[in-house]
Amino acid sequence: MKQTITAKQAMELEDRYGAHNYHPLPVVLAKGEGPFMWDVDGKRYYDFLSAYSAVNQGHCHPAIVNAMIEQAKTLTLTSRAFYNDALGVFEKFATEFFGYDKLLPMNTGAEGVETAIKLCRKWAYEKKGVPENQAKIIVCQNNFHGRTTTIISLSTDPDARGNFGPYTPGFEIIPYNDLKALEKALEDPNVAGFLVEPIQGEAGVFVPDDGYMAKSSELCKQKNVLFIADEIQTGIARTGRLLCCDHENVKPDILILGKALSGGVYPVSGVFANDEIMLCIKPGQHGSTFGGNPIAAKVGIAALTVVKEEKLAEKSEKLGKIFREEIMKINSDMVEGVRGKGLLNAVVIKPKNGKEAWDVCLKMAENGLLAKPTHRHFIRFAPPLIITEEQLMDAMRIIRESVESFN
Ligand code: IF1
Repeated sequence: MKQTITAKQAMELEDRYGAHNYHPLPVVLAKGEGPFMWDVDGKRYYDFLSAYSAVNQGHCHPAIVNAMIEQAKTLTLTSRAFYNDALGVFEKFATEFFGYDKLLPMNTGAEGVETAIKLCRKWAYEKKGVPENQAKIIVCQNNFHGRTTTIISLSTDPDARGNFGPYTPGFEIIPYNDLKALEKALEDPNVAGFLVEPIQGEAGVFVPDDGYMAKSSELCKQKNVLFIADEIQTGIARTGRLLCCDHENVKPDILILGKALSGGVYPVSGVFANDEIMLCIKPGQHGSTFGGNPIAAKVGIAALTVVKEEKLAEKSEKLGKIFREEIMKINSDMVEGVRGKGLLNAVVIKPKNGKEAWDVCLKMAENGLLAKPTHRHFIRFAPPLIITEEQLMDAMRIIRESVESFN
């Protein structure tokens, strides 16, 4: 691989000319293919973050990249002021893929969440009859739904919300995985929706009790409240089903997707709902310059086709079980436990001799595997779902040797 810049130069450029809104591991990547990435010095790593579950189909999947290249050479952006020959085809494909009447296409996950919040409020005023500006949306403690000003208004993470006020009103925060708290909050007739992650990714891959999603969606139905699933990180085969909600046969009233909707090749997000809800938004009431552009449409079709043809949900389910079994075989008291579904897992690391999760990640990077702590003591492990069993076992060897090196 032709080296264009040294690692040191790359890091210095970012430090000097880039905002300091991240603290990356000291690895400078230059190439990605399948489950692997290579740094500027040609060192290969297993990618166990998958850009936070955006690269479920593997890096630079040829079917997705070729779809992007072909469209990019033909027509990239029309805006929604006009029709184009790709968007309607994608909307039909995607709505049939997930079982909804309609899709409102956006770009980033946060835009998808913002769209869902606006749609839910509009439905509340125009269909449920909630008095104007009184609509409330229930959310959970330790949520992560994105970083816009409205979305951090419903966050409980001081880093995500500190000094970004004044905050958007209209949200009630309840404990996650607590049906009693939800039942109580639902007594308010002005509640419009319940926005929830089926597994709280950023919180440390917090898996709720079995039945939580099914029971909470039932409670919402009883109170004519929209059940809004943020599957931006858990969706698209990551947890061993097409959607994480499928583990409990829950059909959200509003489904939000992003990340792997494009296989990590291009920003594509979207909100799915049936006509009774979706048609509350009329022409001119919501949109985006790039939302639903022809490249996004072709990339989205290719990305979902890969999920189906390569049976990524089944792979995720099977390999996730192997991952959790192998983690529990590690001979180290630093490993306090592992939790997750499919190939979305986190290992709880107990500090030892002053070493903690961050040090384990540095050691794994040294040994050729990339993962990053989410909060201080949890390491999230989320490889591309196309990883083979043989590659997974090789990666488990690296994880095991890295953790045991602190014994
Ligand atoms: C960063 C976290 C994960 C998400 C869920 C909406 C969004 C995300 C469940 C917004 C995005 C990303 C954002 C990225 C890191 C990553 C992340 F650490 F920030 F919290 F995955 F857990 N809902 N998550 O996970 O989607 O606007 O980013 O496309 O901000 O560094 P987005």
